[in-house]
Amino acid sequence: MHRLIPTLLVILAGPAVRAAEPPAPLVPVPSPQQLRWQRAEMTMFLHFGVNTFTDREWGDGKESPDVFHPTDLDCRQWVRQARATGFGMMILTAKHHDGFCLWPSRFTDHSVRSSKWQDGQGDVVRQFVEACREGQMPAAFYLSPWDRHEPSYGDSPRYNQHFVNQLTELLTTYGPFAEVWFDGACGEGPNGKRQEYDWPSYYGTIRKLEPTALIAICGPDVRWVGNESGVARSGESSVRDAGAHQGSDARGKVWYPAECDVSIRPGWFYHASQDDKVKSVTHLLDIYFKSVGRNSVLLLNVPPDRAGQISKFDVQRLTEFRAALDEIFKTDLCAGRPTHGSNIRGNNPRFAAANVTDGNLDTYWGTDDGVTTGSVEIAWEAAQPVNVINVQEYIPLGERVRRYHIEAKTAGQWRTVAGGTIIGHRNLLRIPVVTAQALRLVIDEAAACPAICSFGAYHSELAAPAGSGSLAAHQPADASNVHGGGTVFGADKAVDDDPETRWATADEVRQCWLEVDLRQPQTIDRITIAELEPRITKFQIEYRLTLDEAWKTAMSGDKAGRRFEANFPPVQARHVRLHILDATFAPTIWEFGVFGPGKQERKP
Ligand SMILES: [Ca+2]
Ligand SMILES: [Ca+2]
Repeated sequence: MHRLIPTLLVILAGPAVRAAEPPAPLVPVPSPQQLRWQRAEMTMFLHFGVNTFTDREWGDGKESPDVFHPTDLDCRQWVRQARATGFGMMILTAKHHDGFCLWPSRFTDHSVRSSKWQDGQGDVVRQFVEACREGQMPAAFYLSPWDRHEPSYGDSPRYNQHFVNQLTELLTTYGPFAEVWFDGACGEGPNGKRQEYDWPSYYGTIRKLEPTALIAICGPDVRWVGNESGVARSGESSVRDAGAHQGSDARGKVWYPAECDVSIRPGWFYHASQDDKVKSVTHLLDIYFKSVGRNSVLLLNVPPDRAGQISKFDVQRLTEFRAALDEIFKTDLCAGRPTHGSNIRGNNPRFAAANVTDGNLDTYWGTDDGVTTGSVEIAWEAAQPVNVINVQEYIPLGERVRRYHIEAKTAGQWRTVAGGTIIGHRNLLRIPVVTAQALRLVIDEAAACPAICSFGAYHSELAAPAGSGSLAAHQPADASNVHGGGTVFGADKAVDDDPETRWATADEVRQCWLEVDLRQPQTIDRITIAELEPRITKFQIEYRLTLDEAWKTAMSGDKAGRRFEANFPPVQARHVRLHILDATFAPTIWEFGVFGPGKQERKP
């Protein structure tokens, strides 16, 4: 071995070879298991337990174990559905807040063992992990720290030991597990005291017994996105300040990616009364674009029914959801097309622009150290309709890009069609259909030389968001003032049909206007305004047909507020202006909608 060292030194010291080295990682970076989890993109959640049979969402811990009686439990059916839909992991609620254990725990009599179901011989966790193993599906469990049945709950040291016992039992009897999911709910125990959870001992138990298992939500490896609608923020980042769950000795920034949990039904547990309330494909696609498409993992809950199977209603919806995703992502228009990068790291083919179109997440286009702006371009012989853009960073080297935009070349002219801030594992951008001769990903700002592993484009009518039906949606907009002068709070954010982006003005502004070009004369008779908070105290809706015409007033109003809607006599307009004449503070608006007769606002 010693003899190799001088040779290696010579190779590493050569300048040509040095330039071909991969960029240094920008810490923090994901662990191998965080990377696997992120790339799997979708996890299935299965809420199953006594609540399934009592028709409740939260049990009180007083349920008789006999109420748990699935008539035809089939965990293989769960795994088949998960695989067919494209989920990369499954999480079962081994114990919910009611304390009933789906495995015959030695540490309580409140479990399947005390149930008449299968004469006390049943074991849902066993069947679940065996079905997962058979289907090559990573298995995970949810174990509720809050336990409304366990008498020691609230007696903190005793219950913590009980909880560690149960964790140990699950991990050693049924492992391997890919993840443990902790809910932070915490109620009073029978002694009237609130239990103090000993998180470090829970984490220590998992790290010792299953070192590669992720610890999610109330845990150091995966972060709750902050809502239960399955929606991340635009520019969601996996890099966070170290928090309570990383432990007291963790310093600075940590890799702590977001997970978006949502149920396919209104409730987390199965209720027959919700069979007709399974989320629509349109809604599921919207969730997909706002979770997976915003650098997060989608955790979709699909609760088994009283038979112990995923109901036919949910099966049908999952099948339709998969078919829609397959249709949208059937053809990557960029795949294998000629590419051009503004800079190639060390001029080495290993970092070539072609790496963004090779369908391999482990190859990337990279630039020289210190080159933190640049672009990669893809061209077609014949113009292509595009309405979905896919951009992915090579996250083993960290989140590097801070701001980017997408340009499309139409009729020989480049124009910006989309943009964002953090990319991370994946950004999916839905845009109005553009027929492009070429597309360009422009990195405007990066914390270190960028490493982009994928840049793709798709076209499918199914990708079009349900939208509000506003005639102003996605049309060119302009404003008299924009907060910070940048793109984050631009005028377009008030007409992008995205209720989570807003146009904002500088703090001192009280009078301003927002103008939108409907692109053709339209009959309009209704507007909607959604303010961040009520600030507008006087405004006018103005319109005109051509740019050289004077503005006419369609209606005047005083207060607008968070959800304002007003009708006025129909007028013909191409340009529509929300003219704010006074406000209590700088106006900022989520959405400004313009509608014509018969165009009803639709809720997705
Ligand atoms: Ca690649
Ligand atoms: Ca918006």
